[in-house]
Amino acid sequence: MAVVRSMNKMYGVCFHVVRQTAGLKASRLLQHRAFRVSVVQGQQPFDSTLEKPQFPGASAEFVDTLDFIQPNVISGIPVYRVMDRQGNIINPTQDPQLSKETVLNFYQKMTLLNTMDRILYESQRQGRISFYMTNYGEEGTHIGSAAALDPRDLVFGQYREAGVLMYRGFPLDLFMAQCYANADDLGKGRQMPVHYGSKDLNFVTISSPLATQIPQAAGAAYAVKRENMNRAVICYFGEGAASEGDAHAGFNFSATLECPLIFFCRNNGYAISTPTNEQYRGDGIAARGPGYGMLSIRVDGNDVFAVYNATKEARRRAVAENQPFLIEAMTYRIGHHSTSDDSSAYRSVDEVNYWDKQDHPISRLRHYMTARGWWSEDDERSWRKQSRKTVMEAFERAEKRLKPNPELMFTDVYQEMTPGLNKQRESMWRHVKQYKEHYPLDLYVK
Ligand SMILES: Cc1ncc(C[n+]2csc(CCOP(=O)(O)OP(=O)(O)O)c2C)c(N)n1
Repeated sequence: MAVVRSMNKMYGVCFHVVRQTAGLKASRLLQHRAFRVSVVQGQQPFDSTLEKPQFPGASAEFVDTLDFIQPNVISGIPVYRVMDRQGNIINPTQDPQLSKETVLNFYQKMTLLNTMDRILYESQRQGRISFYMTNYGEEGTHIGSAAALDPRDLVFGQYREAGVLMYRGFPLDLFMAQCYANADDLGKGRQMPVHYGSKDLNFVTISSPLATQIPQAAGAAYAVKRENMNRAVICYFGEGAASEGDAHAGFNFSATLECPLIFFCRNNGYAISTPTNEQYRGDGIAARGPGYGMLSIRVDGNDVFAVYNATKEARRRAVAENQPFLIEAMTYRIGHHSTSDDSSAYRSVDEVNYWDKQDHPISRLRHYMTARGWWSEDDERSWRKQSRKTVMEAFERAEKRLKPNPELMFTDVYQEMTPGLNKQRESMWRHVKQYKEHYPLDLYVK
C-alpha cells in the first residue's frame, strides 16, 4: 500500500508540474521539473538531462524518444577484398606482397585440393567409397586462412575445410586412407569419409554433429591462453551451423573468457537446400559478432589475399590481446552439399555456373600470377597432369590397402577396454569364426 501511495503522489506531482509550466520554454521546463522532483524526494537538486544510467548490464546514455534499432540488412557490413575478379590489386596498400614461391604454393594447394575432390567424388559415384563432400569454390577460404596461421595453432573444423589440412602438409595417402577407412587411417576406419584429423598437424578430428566444435574451440582457446605459448585457435563453421545453440555458447564464452580464438565462418549461401534467407534475417553472421563484443570482419572468400590479410591480423591481435575475432568469408558452394545431394533440385544451373566460371578463387589467383609472368599455359598443363598423377597414385595405393582389424571396433571406446566390451569382442570372434564364409575377412588386417 505504501508503494501505491507514493506512486500516486509522484504521478500527481508530475501532472501538477506539467500544468503549471505549460508556458515555459523547453530548457526552463526541464530545470523546473528537475527542481520540483528533487523537492518532492527531499534530495539534493539535480538536472535529469545530466543523469547517467546506472544499470550494471550496459554502458549507455538515456534517450527521451522511443526508437527501435533498425537492423541494417540492405546495405550490410562491407566485403573486404584485395583483388578484383581479374586478379588486379585494387588498393596497393593492401597487397600482402607475398613472394612468387608463396603464391605458387597457394595456387598448387588450391588446385591439388580441387583435383583430389574430383577423383574422390567420382570414386564415390562408382561406389568405391561410401560418401564424399567436395570443397569446390571454397579453396581460397582454406588456403588463405591456413597460410596466415602458425602451424602450432589449433584448428577445429566442420567438414568442408580439407584445404587447411592440405596446406599443413597432410599427405594425400592419409586423406585417401580416411575416405577408404583402410588400415592406414589415423581414425582406424571408424568414421565416415571426410572426417579427418591429425594430432601432429594440430587439426582436431571432425565430427558430424554441427557446431559442437564451436564451444569446444572456446575451451581449447582458454587452455591455450593459460599455457601462454603464443598460440591461437581457429574454428571453422558454415553459416548454417551458426544457427545452432552451440554457436551462441561458443561466441559468448570466448568473449567473456577472453580467448585467443578466430571464428571463421564460411558463408557459402546454402546449408544443404536451405538458402541464407531461410537461415537468418540479420546481416549475415558478421553482424552478430559485435553483439557478443567481438571484433568482426566480412571478407571476399574468393579472394585468397583478402582471407589471408584478415586472418593474419585477427591472429596477431587475438594472441596479443586475448580476445576472439569473427571472420565471415563470403563464398559460394559450387558443388552439391555432399554425394547424397542433388542440388539441381533447389537451385539453378545458371547460378552455379556464374560462380564456377565468372568468380572462382582459383581463376582469380591464376589471373594474378599470369599478369606477373609467374604462370603460363604450359605451367598449367604440366601441373594439372602432374597433380592428377600424384592423386591417382595415392588413390590406387589406398584402394589396395587392407581394412583395419575388426577388433578395433571395441578399442578406444574407453581408454581401457571394459569387461563388458571384452565379452562382446570375444563373442564377435566366435560368431565370425562360425560363419566365416559370410564375411569378407580377407579384406581385413588379421
Ligand atoms: C546437429 C546437426 N543437425 C543437422 C545436421 C545435418 N546437416 C549436415 S550438414 C548440414 C548443413 C550445414 O550447412 P552449413 O553449416 O552452411 O555448411 P556447408 O555444408 O554449407 O559447408 C546439416 C543440416 C548435422 N550434421 N548436425
